[in-house]
Amino acid sequence: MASGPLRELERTNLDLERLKAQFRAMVAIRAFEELALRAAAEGLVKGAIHPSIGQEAVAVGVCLELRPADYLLSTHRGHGHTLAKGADPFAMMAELMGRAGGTSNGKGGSMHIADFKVGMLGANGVVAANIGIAAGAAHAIRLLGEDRIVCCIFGDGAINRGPFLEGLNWAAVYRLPVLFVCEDNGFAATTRTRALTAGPGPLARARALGVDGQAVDGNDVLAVSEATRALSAEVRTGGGPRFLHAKTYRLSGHTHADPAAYRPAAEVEEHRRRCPIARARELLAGAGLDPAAIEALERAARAPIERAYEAARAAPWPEPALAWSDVQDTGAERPAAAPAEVPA
Ligand SMILES: Cc1ncc(C[n+]2csc(CCOP(=O)(O)OP(=O)(O)O)c2C)c(N)n1
Repeated sequence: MASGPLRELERTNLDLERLKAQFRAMVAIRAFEELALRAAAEGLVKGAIHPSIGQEAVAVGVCLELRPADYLLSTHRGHGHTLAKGADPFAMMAELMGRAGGTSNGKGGSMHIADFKVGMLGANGVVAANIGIAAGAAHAIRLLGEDRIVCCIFGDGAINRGPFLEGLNWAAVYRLPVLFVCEDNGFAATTRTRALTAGPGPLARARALGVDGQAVDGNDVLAVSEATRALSAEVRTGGGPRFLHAKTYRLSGHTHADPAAYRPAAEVEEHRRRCPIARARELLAGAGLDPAAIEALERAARAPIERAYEAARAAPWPEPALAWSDVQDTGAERPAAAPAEVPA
């Protein structure tokens, strides 16, 4: 191994490659959500879109550190997490538009994207419900003796629901392989979460249940990935569950239909300046990349997303005959129930 300045250079190069990959992934997520919002405005989207614009460093910093075999559980605001775990942007965009070729053949929509091929077990429209599923998936991993971990991402509003207590408690008692990630954008839908949350915050609550972890600036993609690497290594080597609290800010409305008038424009502007993509762009420039090279990275990240959007728009509707496939209750005939006994 090299030593001295050469070793330092190797380390810097390695970090630069990582940062470029993170930057591309964040730009791709931003492009996906901007196009998803356009599609919603065009009337092409079935159901609601919950954009995560401004929160991309959490998705990328966490999910790029996971392995393909690891499981991911996400929220109603899950496009970024799912893309960063490796899901196909066309299948996701087609899902939003209810088209054939969507991740669930158009039946699920934005809040129910799942892609088992990349370990993505599901977004979830029920706040905090993914925490219980994560504990269950991790228990299955334990029982089957598999070499993978579960990553469960939820919002700061979710820590005020019962499944947070139940899921973390279960995972701690059984020392299950789960990385819990609280993606704290400061709001629970349109309400400031601090107005609804008792005590000193998510990490303290996790620690009270015996789940240790770290708090990071969730707009700093390098900090998020470093913390994830450290925590997931502990989870992977049998240390039990860990908790990451990532503080970020949602620049867009709660949904595509929310103009977010409940917060001052100056507050949004301030957060826009510390947007994770802008910060990563500055880091790349600081590392010596010239503007043209950075622009080329951005173009390369956006192009496949733009193609996915066009392809989804042009995709056919699902075959009506498939309406009852892949759903829990197929509507198939069942054996008749025994008639209730009627007393004479
Ligand atoms: C069990 C449940 N209660 C209420 C809602 C309505 N709802 C949708 S999003 C949301 C806010 C959740 O806040 P948070 O977990 O912080 O996620 P964010 O929307 O801020 O990303 C609420 C209350 C829901 N989907 N599920």
